Amino acid sequence: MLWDVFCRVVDNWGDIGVCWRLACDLAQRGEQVRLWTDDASALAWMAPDGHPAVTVLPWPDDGDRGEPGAVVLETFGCELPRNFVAAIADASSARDQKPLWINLEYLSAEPYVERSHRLPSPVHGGPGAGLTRWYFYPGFTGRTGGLLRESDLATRQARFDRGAWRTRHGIAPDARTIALFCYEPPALPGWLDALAAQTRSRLLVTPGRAAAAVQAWEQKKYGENPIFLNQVACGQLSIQYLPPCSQISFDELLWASDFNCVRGEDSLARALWAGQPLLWHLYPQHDNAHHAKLDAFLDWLDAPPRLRRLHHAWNGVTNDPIQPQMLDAGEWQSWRECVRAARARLLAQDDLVSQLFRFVQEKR
Ligand code: TRH
Repeated sequence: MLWDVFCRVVDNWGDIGVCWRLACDLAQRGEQVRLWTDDASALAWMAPDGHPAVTVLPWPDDGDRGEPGAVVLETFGCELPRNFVAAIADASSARDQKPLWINLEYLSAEPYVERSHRLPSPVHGGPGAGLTRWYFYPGFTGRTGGLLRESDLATRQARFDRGAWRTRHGIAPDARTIALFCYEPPALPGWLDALAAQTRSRLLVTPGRAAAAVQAWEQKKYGENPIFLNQVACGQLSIQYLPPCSQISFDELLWASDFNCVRGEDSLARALWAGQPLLWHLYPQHDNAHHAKLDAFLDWLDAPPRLRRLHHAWNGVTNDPIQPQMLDAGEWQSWRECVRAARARLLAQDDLVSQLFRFVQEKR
């Protein structure tokens, strides 16, 4: 089948990141995909090799009508171009099998997700009047659309040579390694202070906002004009700034690290698959809607009390200081067990693309 995936990049990398993974997952299962986006720039490093069955196209112009594929995926409420909606309406009356119009929503563990997943949303106005759009919600339970999990993920992960990766990155096999991908977590300076004071660790900092936040801390702590080398030693902490890498390499970073700080949507799912202790920074919302979203996730994760407290401080829900035990190896072990138990629950459920296939089959 031909799938049209529409993606508007609002902010950061998650919009295009999720859409690219989804497109590749569909393509790997034999589908043809057109990925329409208003900003494909991040794909240059996220997916430098592309995929032969995925065509990346610019957001259609107003005059562009096109011929819709069998399934049209509008992601994160990005609002399809009017003319494309008109083309769906035309194709719906002309073809035996109408194009299926699905709105793929944001990931959350909140209860509304199970209630809203697979609901129809009749279109009342505009060129699509009379059509039906279907809500499809990713999620963490069997009554949601699940998470993206490519069919070859487990094999890739099993084949991954952690030791060789660490050697390539100049990291001793037994060094405690932390991957940092975040925005500007309120508790970051306190957490870095604690790491610098207490435990020998290697911090692998992803580019962009995470790197800027760590550099701001360094500047404050170690002087106004520090020279930022690729690797900096701050007390017990050695900091390594990473260049942007492909999604495939990003997965490997999470597999190689002992602790994963992640953010947004896609990297959270990948950290769950990595099965290491994780710390999630949610995309901050003005009305603090992310607080309820965080608690719903922590409930689903069955997070131990101290991991919960760390998440609350990391996301600015509380002003609690970082406790030494939050960096303790024994504590991390219990957090690892918690994440692995959650991963096992997820593995017992169908992945998002398998569920999409079933949904499409059912509705067509
Ligand atoms: O970039 P994000 O913060 O995106 C967020 C979320 O999608 C959120 O839901 C949305 O509301 C907000 O943007 C506007 O985090 P996320 O979702 O983890 O996406 C990051 C992507 O970038 C992910 O696919 C991994 C990829 N990545 C790489 O491939 N290489 C890299 O070097 C890095 C740092 C990231």
